[in-house]
Amino acid sequence: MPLEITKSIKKINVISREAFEQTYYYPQKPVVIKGLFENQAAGQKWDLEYFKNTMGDVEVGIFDASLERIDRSYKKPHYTLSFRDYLEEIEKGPTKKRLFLFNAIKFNKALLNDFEFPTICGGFIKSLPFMFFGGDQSVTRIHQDMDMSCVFLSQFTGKKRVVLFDPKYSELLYRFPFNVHTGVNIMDPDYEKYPGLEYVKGEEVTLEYGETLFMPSGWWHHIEYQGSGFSMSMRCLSPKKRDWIKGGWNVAVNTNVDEIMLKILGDHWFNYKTKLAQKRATNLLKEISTKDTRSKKSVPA
Ligand SMILES: O=C(O)CCC(=O)C(=O)O
Repeated sequence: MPLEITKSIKKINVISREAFEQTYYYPQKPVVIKGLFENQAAGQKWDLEYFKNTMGDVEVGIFDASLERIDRSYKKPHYTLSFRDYLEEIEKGPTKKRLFLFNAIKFNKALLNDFEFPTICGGFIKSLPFMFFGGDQSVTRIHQDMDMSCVFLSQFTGKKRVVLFDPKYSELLYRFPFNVHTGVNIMDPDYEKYPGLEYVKGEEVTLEYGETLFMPSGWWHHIEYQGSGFSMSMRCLSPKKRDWIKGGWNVAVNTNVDEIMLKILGDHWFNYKTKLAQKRATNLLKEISTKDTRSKKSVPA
């Protein structure tokens, strides 16, 4: 049985800052905004060919699904290739090789002249526009962003199916402690191992050229590439100060503790985290069944 995933994320045209903030930013509700980039230079000229011609010699770090392990962090790429070789490979057809959190601007400052940060919201962290490239059928496995900022993910070439989950489901998604990942496979959920998944509800949308997905702070995302392509993310601060503290703590403390403990304890650390994630979900499931015997699928907010 697949997870319960609805197609409830709206697609809207650009609206005023006041309307965006009141309807989506402050309530932290995901939405797709059409046309934020189409008329800017980036929307007109950025494509795979453009990057081959302008940045083809840059060495880029590749995340290769065939080498991916759920007990290792996402921070380090598996190997490097020249950007040109990588782009030629993804152009040829399906491949599960991705460029994740690629800071293209570090290598080519002129890219900054091709776009402006959206004005429908404030608090953009202007030093951090990241790019994400992938081959047709690549998958970015479900995770939360550790800095807990809100993300505007704009699609240029190709399409992406994006599935989002409210952070209120983190325990029932079996989030590993000290980390923003989970061992669950949302494409093939194992309800015996992860019974909490029965209570989890996702929302999906397909992101196309010129569309920007607003992902609120802490929302889990799983991404499937439909056609080789790329997008760019721009981040802004969450409206909730507690997310700033959580994000700072994740970046400065949790992720480092996790890496060090994994180095020292190896599998023992991973097994400990897996057990703790199971325990947290089991406790929450008990709480749900005692609190609400009338409506089975209700999760505390
Ligand atoms: O588009 C992707 O492959 C990943 C995007 C992502 O994880 C993010 O914007 O935080």
